[in-house]
Amino acid sequence: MARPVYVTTPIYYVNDRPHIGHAYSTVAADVVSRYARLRGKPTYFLTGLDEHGLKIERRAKEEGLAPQDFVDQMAAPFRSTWEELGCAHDGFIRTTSAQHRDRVQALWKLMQDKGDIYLDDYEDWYCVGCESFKTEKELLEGKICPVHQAPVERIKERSYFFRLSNYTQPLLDYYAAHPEFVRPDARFNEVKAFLAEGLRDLSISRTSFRWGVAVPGDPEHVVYVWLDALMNYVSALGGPAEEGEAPLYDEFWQSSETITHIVGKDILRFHAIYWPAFLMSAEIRLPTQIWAHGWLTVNGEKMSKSLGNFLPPGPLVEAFGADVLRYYFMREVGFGQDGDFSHRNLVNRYNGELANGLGNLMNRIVASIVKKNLGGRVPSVDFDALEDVDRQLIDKATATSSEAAKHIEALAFHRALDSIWELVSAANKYVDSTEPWKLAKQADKTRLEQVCYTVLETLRWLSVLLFPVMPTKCNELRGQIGMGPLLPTEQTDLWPRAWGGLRPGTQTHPATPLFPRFDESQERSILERLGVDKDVAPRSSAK
Ligand code: ME8
Repeated sequence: MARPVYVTTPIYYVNDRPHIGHAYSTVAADVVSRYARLRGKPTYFLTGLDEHGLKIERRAKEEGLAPQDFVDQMAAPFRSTWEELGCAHDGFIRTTSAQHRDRVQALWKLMQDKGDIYLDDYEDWYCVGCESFKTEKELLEGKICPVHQAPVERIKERSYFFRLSNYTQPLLDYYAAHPEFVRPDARFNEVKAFLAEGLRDLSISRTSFRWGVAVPGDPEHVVYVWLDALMNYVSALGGPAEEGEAPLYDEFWQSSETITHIVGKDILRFHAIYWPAFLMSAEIRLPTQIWAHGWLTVNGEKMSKSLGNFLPPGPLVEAFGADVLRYYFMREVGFGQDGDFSHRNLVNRYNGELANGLGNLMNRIVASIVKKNLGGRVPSVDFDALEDVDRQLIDKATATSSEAAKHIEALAFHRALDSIWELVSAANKYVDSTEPWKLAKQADKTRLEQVCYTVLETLRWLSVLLFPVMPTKCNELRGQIGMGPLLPTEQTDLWPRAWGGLRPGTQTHPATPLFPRFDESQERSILERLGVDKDVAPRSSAK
């Protein structure tokens, strides 16, 4: 039995519209969940919005709107962006929903019953951008937050505290017992180093503003926005709840094989320290993995409000298509490392890898040789009569399938794509060396059929291997080789293993090229439309 898989993105603040940084995390989570579904695992993919807190309250005020009206308005562009990008989430949690509020209060009570919450006076520096208190040590000169480059505020109020200090040792023990709890390893070491200094108790309520979940039994206080936000992963499933009360919670939290939180490195500490400590306090099962990916710059520059270079995904999807952008995100930067989004590299990868590599393989065989010489039908072949060169390509496909699986399971998407592209190159080389156009002229039908079948079947394998990253293009590819769209089904593993799935006699349907190559003038006009200088080059110093 394939056991359930739960994958989440951070829930994004609605103070701004979605940009490519948000898209990067969401696409990665979508790839993980699409892969799990292909393997027949019951899968739940959650994304959503973080709608409470001082930052949102202030932003609503700037817009002259009531906070609820403001967040309702901002939710729409997030939903539509994920749809445009082909991100097939199962749940979309908003922290202003009644279910979420109710479950946050339930968690609070569990932590309170444990004796982990107390009331005290508090005074410290607060960064509204981070929605987090900062120690003097963490600040730059002039009391500036290093993350937001903005002054912090002095906050003095009565507040509820969580006994985080009690959890230093339990967390260290948990880390030791679960060496893959935080990925990548270098980030795990940072978390451990931070923890080794010991933890202070955490202020978990505020009284100076209203936009949040009321503290149970003391509505003067609202729950600290990070406690509220982290809770989304459980509340979206209807938890915490007793067994049988919330089926999604039972299946995807309590019984999941894996619970993976994909986050940016900026919010790792909240996920790797606060979140497991809250869960330990409430005696709720912990996630299996927190995966902290790196930071994207844009054409070598940090994305920032002042530079006005927050890049929305919409125009890129319009120019290149969702799957191309998804491919670029997953291929360009090693997941876990910082990287640069460069329009120039995107165009280069499109032309070099998608148009010349995969697109060319399709066109040469499906739209040309098979159409002209085999009546557009998948030929039949005697597998026992294949030649060494055919077997080598089949072996390569088999090795690629297991390597790609291993890499996707480790969220090393770029490695998976590197390995899949070796198969694409091997298949193109195979076509170069077997020269099917000559076989057609020589009327060597048996050999021509063997070669065409081998390439068509390789294309079928590629349509599955690439499906998590490029679902729409893969189904188009399948349509062209006469296959139906991939329909993942629970408990059925669709990952390619057995050679020969393509049925002889199947009618192919060559259509428009999957990835038409951009010539120079098209390239120029696309970049112009996107407002990018054609010669823009990443500036390594700004990374
Ligand atoms: O932190 N490169 O929300 P947020 C890569 N609400 N990823 C980026 C990025 C960039 N330049 N910019 C943003 C919050 N991200 C909280 C989260 S979760 C319980 C609460 C991505 O809107 C990355 O995943 O500031 C980062 O962690 C997230 O957006 C921050 O989104």
